[in-house]
Amino acid sequence: MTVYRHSATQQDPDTPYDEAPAGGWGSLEGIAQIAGEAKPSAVAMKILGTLNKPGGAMCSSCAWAKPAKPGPVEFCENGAKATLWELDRRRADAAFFADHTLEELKGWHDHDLESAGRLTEPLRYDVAQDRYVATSWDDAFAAIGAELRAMEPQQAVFYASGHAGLEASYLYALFARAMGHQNLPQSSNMCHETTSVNLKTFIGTPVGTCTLEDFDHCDAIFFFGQNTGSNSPRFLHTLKAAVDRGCRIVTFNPVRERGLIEFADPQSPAQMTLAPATKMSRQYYQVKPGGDIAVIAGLIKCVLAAEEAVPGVIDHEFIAQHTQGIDAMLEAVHAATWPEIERESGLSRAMIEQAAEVYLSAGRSIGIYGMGLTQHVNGWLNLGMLVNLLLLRGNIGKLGAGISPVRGHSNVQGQRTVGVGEKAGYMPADKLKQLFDIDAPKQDGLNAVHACEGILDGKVKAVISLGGNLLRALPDRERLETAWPRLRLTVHVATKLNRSHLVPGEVSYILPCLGRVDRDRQAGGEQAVSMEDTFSHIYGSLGGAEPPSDTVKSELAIVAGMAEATLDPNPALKWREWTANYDLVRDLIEATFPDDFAQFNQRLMQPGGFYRGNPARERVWKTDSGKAQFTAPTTLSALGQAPGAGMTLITLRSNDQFNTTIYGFSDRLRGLKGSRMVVLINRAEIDRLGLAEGQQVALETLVEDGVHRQVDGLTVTPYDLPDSCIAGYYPELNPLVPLGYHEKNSATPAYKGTPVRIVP
Ligand SMILES: Nc1nc2c(c(=O)[nH]1)N[C@H]1C(S)=C(S)[C@@H](COP(=O)(O)OP(=O)(O)OC[C@H]3O[C@@H](n4cnc5c(=O)[nH]c(N)nc54)[C@H](O)[C@@H]3O)O[C@H]1N2
Ligand SMILES: Nc1nc2c(c(=O)[nH]1)N[C@H]1C(S)=C(S)[C@@H](COP(=O)(O)OP(=O)(O)OC[C@H]3O[C@@H](n4cnc5c(=O)[nH]c(N)nc54)[C@H](O)[C@@H]3O)O[C@H]1N2
Ligand SMILES: [Mo]
Repeated sequence: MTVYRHSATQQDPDTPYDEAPAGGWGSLEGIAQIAGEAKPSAVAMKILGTLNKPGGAMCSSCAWAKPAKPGPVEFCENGAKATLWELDRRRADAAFFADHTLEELKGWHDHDLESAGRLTEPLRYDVAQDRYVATSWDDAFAAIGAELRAMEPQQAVFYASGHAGLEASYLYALFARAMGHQNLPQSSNMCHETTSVNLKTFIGTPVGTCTLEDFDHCDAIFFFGQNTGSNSPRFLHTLKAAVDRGCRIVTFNPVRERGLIEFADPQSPAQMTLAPATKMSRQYYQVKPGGDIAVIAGLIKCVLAAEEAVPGVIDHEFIAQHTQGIDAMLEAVHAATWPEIERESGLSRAMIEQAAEVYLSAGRSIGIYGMGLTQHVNGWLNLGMLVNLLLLRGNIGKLGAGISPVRGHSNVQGQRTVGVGEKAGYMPADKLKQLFDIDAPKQDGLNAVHACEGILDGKVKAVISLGGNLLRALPDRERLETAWPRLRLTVHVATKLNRSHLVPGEVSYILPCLGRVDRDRQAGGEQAVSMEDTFSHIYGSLGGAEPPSDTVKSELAIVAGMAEATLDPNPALKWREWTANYDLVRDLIEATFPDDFAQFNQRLMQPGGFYRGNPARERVWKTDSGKAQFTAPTTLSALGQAPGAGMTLITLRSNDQFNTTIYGFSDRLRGLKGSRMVVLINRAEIDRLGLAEGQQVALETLVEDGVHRQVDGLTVTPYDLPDSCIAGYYPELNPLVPLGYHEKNSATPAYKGTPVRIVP
């Protein structure tokens, strides 16, 4: 395989990166390290064996599919880490909190906070002692209910990280609307909201059009900004199978991510010991951050040139019947010149032509993308261009083809499907009226960025978090941390202690919940929960582990407890009955969303999940025009602001973290370890800027909005990146990303395109 970078050196041979392929022995070592720390019981190992298999628990890590015919081991390094981390035998109990003030805990690293172990009892913040103290569930619910009742519904924000199952999430979305608001920001607001909003306008669906089956039939896969090896490792098996049968992968990413270069299947004894690792990408291009619009404009130019030479390359019949707006799109692409495309993408025309050959010779192509496309100011156009490219050759709505965003949290997509989101339409008003006699609020609510603006200007008074670590995950962390204590109420439903819990409002609670792998016993017996994967398949999940304490409640029970204490009595809101038997909640989900959830309870445990369908897959376009929409590019850069004299910062995840949960300090697949406080930059740039390897520097944001943003104490580390691009870790560098610097249509923060300057 060849690795291309548009610079004289092609690639830096001195750059440290792991010589070993993704998967392989290293992934087993990663698991062993967590097992050593969290000391899981023997049962934990048994639970791992049932992970992602029918009748077992669905992994709490990423949203990748759970196949109907699972392999002997259907979990990856990161799934194992997440599971063992949840089955932690250490306890952050009342005694732990009696020992530590928040002031002290603020000095701890994120890793150490979560290492305190599982939360075991409800806790109330006591200002006088600056400590969390144990309280009862009744007192906690009563106090939370009293606070929420005392404010205007619009002053409350209900955040959800993408963990909680469909049942708890549905009740959460119902609770908000029954209270009179839809301020329901979700982790997707920082993630794939760009997808939810823009794919909906382009092709009439807020989610991807592919299913697992398509990977058995595609001829080519185009990867834009998705790091499979770290973030959805089970996908590597699917890709390997595709490569083995001749499918070609072309990758665009500023970073040479190991998993997309080569992969040794840790489940194949032969590959672990004898056979060479599988070469994954046929071509790998180190595009500049924000350069994908230009790349795709180039690819489209190549398609047009090929059509001119030999007509028939473009699927004219499909375009005539199914699409709108091609002329304006073609005109804009014609107007883009190759020198502009080369400048914005950082790639040469020859490279893009070479990539286009793969697209032109493939009958069926899939476009995969992740945060590299969504977390940009012009993320909408990144997606618009990818849709353009696919539509030109009829690559949406046929087997082996489609657009496939890879979703993050295990149930992030499903939460939205059942109404967690700020838009009025996410829960149909007629159903709310009919089922619960509730008048749904008509106004859209607040997404994550708008909720933060509300906190900054004092309009928001309460933040309830169903999972997550909002203060760590958001942009502009330092600004927000100063505003947060002015909140009247903060409530965290959580499994483990994290940084957000250390910035309490005037009244503040931590409510400990069951994790995905814990047994959920209710009055009506043991309960299953469910989730939706990245391919819109829905699975039941049954935990098998003993909960960390008798006191911990399920997420559903906690949501129901808060709702009951807050809302006026309404005979249609049967919080206690629903808590006793989740089947009843699934019946409600089915009644509210009949097209997606027909026979929900009957199909709950179907191997491989049940598919809720996608009209775009059938070439039914639920857009305003009833057609799939081409998008005319208005710019060739996804960046909101050219770096100018500065550099573009991309924030990365290591394979030793799950978002803000930091398992350890190695980034094995990138060959980095020891510290996460690094600034990665190529050697030529180090020289050009007069820096030295190992030097301590600061980064300063170059967005002019009256706020000075700087992070100190970063070590200059040479790394193979395109010129003018630097990389560092999420969440350490979040204080550099301005809250207002986000994707245009969806307000997804531009975590992959912040202009910064290095301050020696
Ligand atoms: N182990 C682990 N797994 C995870 C997570 C985790 O933190 N750890 N998080 C989960 C969540 S919530 C999510 S959303 C997913 C995230 O998974 P991904 O979508 O893979 O997100 P990132 O790792 O943030 O970055 C993706 C890639 O984009 C590249 N990139 C950056 N800028 C650009 C650009 O302008 N263009 C292109 N083409 N590429 C670019 C980066 O180099 C990186 O390889 O993973 C999920 N799975
Ligand atoms: N700079 C930068 N910032 C980013 C990103 C980036 O790429 N760069 N990515 C963004 C993305 S894609 C996302 S999705 C967000 C993630 O933002 P969040 O979803 O808010 O953050 P997480 O780190 O996933 O949340 C971890 C916490 O969830 C709790 N938790 C874990 N399991 C459970 C459970 O089963 N139930 C409950 N109730 N709680 C649980 C634990 O207390 C844990 O500490 O961050 C965003 N922020
Ligand atoms: Mo995410």
